[in-house]
Amino acid sequence: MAVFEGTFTRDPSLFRFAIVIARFNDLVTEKLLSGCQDCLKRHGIDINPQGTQVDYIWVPGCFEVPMVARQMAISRRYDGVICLGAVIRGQTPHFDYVAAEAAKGIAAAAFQTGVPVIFGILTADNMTQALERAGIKSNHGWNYALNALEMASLMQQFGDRTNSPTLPTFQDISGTTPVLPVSAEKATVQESEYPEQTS
Ligand code: INI
Repeated sequence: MAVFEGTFTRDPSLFRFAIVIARFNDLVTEKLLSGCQDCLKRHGIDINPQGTQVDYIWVPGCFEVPMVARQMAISRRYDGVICLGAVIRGQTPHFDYVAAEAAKGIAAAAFQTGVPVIFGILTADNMTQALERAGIKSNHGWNYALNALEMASLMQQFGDRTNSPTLPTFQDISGTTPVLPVSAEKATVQESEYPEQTS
């Protein structure tokens, strides 16, 4: 038998990530993004949007995050999708609807595709609490990136994301061809980058 766990020692140039960011509460989400980028960069990932390793997709709010995360996951272009958002409790039940749909949708995107989709949605009672978790005390964005690196490394041990018979393709699910960010279209994956698994 064996123990499987993600490591942080794989050649970082082989990873590709999509980061889906909600604009709503962007005072918080931009800080989450900075923390996330800092972690990826310090693990050797080229975070430049003009490069071939990280694509950034902005959406209006957390409610829209799962739909885009799922499309990015199905594209098989990425080793992981990181979802960033902030849902802050107000005077109405809106918070509960948005937070619940974001959580369910993000879980479904990962479950349906087999691609790690990281739940980087902060839920907070007020702006101060959210900012404390987005850089004032600690930055959860950093941890979300670390979670993505660990999960990408773990899932890589179970097969090649570009050629897995167990993953549905975008066409299987939607019947259409995905429209991808330009840099993802450029990011052709060489077979040699993903050598056959021997164990
Ligand atoms: N979107 C958020 O990302 N965070 C919130 O706190 C929030 N609240 O509370 O309203 C929020 N609402 C917008 C929502 O995500 C959608 O963008 C909107 O409803 C359009 O579908």
